[in-house]
Formats: sequence, structure tokens, C-alpha cells
Amino acid sequence: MIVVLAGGVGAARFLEGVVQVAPADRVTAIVNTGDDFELHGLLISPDLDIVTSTLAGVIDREQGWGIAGDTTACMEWLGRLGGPTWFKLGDRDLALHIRRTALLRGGATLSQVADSFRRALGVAVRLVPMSDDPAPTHVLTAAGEFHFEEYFVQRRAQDEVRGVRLHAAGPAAPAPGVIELIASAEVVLVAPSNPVVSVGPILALPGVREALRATAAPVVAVSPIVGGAAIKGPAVPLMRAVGMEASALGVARAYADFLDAIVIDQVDGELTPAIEALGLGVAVTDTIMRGPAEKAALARVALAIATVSRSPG
Ligand code: FO1
Repeated sequence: MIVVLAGGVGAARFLEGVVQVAPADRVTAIVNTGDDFELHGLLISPDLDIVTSTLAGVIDREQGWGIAGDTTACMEWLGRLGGPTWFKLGDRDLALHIRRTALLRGGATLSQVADSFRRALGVAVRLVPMSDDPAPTHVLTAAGEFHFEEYFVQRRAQDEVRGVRLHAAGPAAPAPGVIELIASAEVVLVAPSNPVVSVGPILALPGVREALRATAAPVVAVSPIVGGAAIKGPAVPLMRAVGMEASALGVARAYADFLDAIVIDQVDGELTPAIEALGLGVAVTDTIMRGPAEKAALARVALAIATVSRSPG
């Protein structure tokens, strides 16, 4: 199994590349749930929905989230009735949250819901939430502590970030199968996702980092930082706030204890010696995923360096 640690938009696009170069039923994504939150009494799982909808081919490609061609009638009425409208949920998108909430209230686990949704939408990649427990990510800012989506969407990532509180609801356990998937993987890929708020919550689950260090599978990351900037989202202020350098080298350092190799962008080629000095393999390529060909090429490079980077275990 090719196991991919995944956040939202960047991971979803990367997975579109992976399934072009490997059979989709041999790929499992372990998906961040730190962005999950409740709104309108509904359980929203942004990263699971982004990955599911992208692989199902129904994503709004321009935004990277939401359903293509969705309408907003419900949102407009929610606004008229005085409900919060800062998090845009299209009518079809709302169906996911209504159904998920009903299934969870009926006793299903998030893992079961994720599996039923991906099957219903014809996704062959197995999608496993990182945890079945609530594990919200909070951002500590000069203006107070906020759930990640409040910081990122409602407050437009404008507050000065001072830190991050992962699993803010209390201890969370890895979902069933997460540790075993890492232990028995052929390859583990860390998608080009935010290392602090997308991959960080997965790594902070008990046993996950240890499993990544111990697995016999090569572990290869793709840097989401290109030329010192994030491809998408607020990675730079968040990385700085937790003491990471906002560069591909900073990403390599953050994962160095379990990583065998990292794929970095060609604009960061000069970082290669410093990353190699950490004991990691480096592949330098174009990591900007403009279309299907670039996505496939990036996945091919990540899998190729994996085959020459064996973990000592
Ligand atoms: N991102 C926004 O910037 N604004 C939104 O209104 C918004 C709504 C939304 C609805 C469903 C969904 O699955 C994702 C949504 N996102 C929105 C994306 C989301 O905030 C983040 O990009 C991810 O949580 C980070 O991966």
C-alpha cells in the first residue's frame, strides 16, 4: 500500500497525481481532521471533503474546495435568518455535512462515514481520517485563541500568530488502522501540505511519529514551501510561530527524525547540500502542480526517490 499523509487542497492535487502512476486501490490517504468543526449544528470535515471531492472529480477546481457548479440558496436563507455565513457551504456541499452529522449521531464513526462517502462518490483510494476523536486545531494569536477555520477563513489569517494548540479538545487516538497502515506500507508519502496545521495534527497522535520512524517503508515528503512561500494557505506565519524556518529546509528539519527523502522545487535547489547534511535524500523538480501532467510527474519523482531511499527501520 502507498500511504499518503494528507491535508486539504495540496494533498488532494498530489493524490490526483499518485493515482495516475499507481493503481488507486493500492493507495490509502490518512487525512487531517484538525480543521473539523461544527457550524449550523453540522459536523464539517474540510480536508476529508476536499480530498474526497477532488478524487471524485466533483471539486470546484478554482477554489480547491466545495462542489463544482454548486448553488448557494441555503446559505442565502441562513444569512436571512441571522445564521453565520462566513464559511461558504454550497447546497450540495451541505448535503455532505447533513448526512455526516446524521450518521455520526446514529453511532457511526468518522472512519465509517469517510469510507461510505468515498464509495458513494466512486473514489477508489481508501480515505482514513487521522482520528475518530475530535481533534481541533486552535491558533493562538495576539487577538486570542481561535479554531483554525475561524483564524483562516473568518478572520482572514490577519492576526499575528503566536502558536498552535493541536488536539485542543483533549487526547485523540489514531483512527483504527492508522498505525498498522504506516507499519505495513510499501511507501509512505507526506503530501505537500502545511507541516504545522495539516501534517502536524497527524504526527501529534500517539504512536504515529514512532510508527513512521520504525516502518521499513521509505518515507518521502514533498515540500509545500517553494522559494520561501507557501503554494497555498498560511504556512509561513504558522511555521514561524512554532519556530520552524519557512523554507523547504525548515520542512525537512521538521520531519528529519522519520524522513528518508524530500522532494523540493527547482527554485530551492541550492538548499540540497543543507538537506543532505540532515541525512536525507533530495529530489529537485518542478513541484507546482498546474495540471494533470505536472501532478503525475511529481508523484513519479516522489515514488522514484522512495525506491532508492530505504529506511534502516
Ligand atoms: N475556505 C475559504 O477560504 N472560505 C470558505 O468559505 C471555505 C468554505 C469551505 C467549505 C467546505 C470545505 O470543505 C472547505 C472550505 N474552505 C473554505 C476551505 C478550508 O477552509 C481550508 O482550505 C482547509 O480547511 C485547509 O485545508
